Amino acid sequence: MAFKQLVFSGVQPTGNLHLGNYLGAIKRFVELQDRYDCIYCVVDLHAITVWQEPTELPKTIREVAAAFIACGIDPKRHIVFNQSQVAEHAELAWVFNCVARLGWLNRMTQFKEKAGKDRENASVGLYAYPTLMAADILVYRATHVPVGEDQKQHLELSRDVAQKFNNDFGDSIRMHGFGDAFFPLPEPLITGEATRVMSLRDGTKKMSKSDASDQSRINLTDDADAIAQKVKRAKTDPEPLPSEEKGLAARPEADNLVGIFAALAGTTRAGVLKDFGNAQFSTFKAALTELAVEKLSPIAAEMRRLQADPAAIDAILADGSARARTIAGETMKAVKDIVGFVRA
Ligand code: AQP
Repeated sequence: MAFKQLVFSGVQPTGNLHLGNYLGAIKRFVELQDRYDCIYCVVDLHAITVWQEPTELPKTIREVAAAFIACGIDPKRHIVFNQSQVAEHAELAWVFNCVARLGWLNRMTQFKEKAGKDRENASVGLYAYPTLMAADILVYRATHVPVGEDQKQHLELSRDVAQKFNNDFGDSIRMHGFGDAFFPLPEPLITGEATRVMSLRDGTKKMSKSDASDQSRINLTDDADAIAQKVKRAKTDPEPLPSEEKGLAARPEADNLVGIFAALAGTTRAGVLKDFGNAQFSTFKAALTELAVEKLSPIAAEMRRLQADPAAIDAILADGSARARTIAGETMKAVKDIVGFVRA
């Protein structure tokens, strides 16, 4: 069956939106708007899989919504909303909890990393995170999901859930007139030069909101001085930059900074090395600072402007939620029929 092409993706409101979230996800969301209908979600149900301070959470939800819009997402042409306003996400996630297998979830590396050694004390939500993510995507029967490299495994699980649902309920799907498959197998869109932006302090570790060191990341709200300082202090090695991409192979910090430059400038690593091959890091870092400030400062300014009017952000989220609910409601009606629930 041919499914209507639709993009879905989400960002967690867990504070400290950073350059990795921007280059790996939000910037790509913006680029896809002209080619697809898009649904972009502030995934607050995911955020509470680890403790969130109730007085801070509304601000962080609005901050992610503001970032979406400040980066260029058009909430009128597309849908921007927060997940907890559309109950169908949680409802479908329960059905998927009964479709997904424990063995699948046990393989998820993000749970292992986030739960760490204190696994027994992790929330059940953190463990079940991937089935909620599958529901987020499939409740809209979305076909394309732009994400950073770190979400690849979760996307594969979403495809497995869709496939198993289609198989397990195949007869019922056909009986209800939905053809051979009710859910599409969503495709990850993981492309570009910055699918995995690394920490500025350690080129082998992902740039992350939850890293204790603020020096490890460039936040979307950092001012020019903070960006300059962080780039200046970013870890490097003693060699000048190579003139060809293969020279970056065993140099994670150099590779990361060149990748960031390429993604910000809209070029490739090879393109950057054409200009900066054999340059010292001091020269390259000065150019990177200038470029990052040029690209990020207008976003930070627009985020501040939008966040000064929380009621306006709430109105955008309410409007997006209403439109999302209409689509999600139709999917849930069909799912209930397919599963065999009695409904009004
Ligand atoms: N370092 C990164 N490089 C490229 N893409 C990244 N993403 C996250 N970090 C990087 C992508 O950003 C989107 C939103 O991520 P998220 O908010 O759902 O949470 P996450 O993947 O768990 O990201 P963080 O920032 O590292 O948060 P914490 O510290 O809480 O784990 C996703 O598409 C993600 O791939």
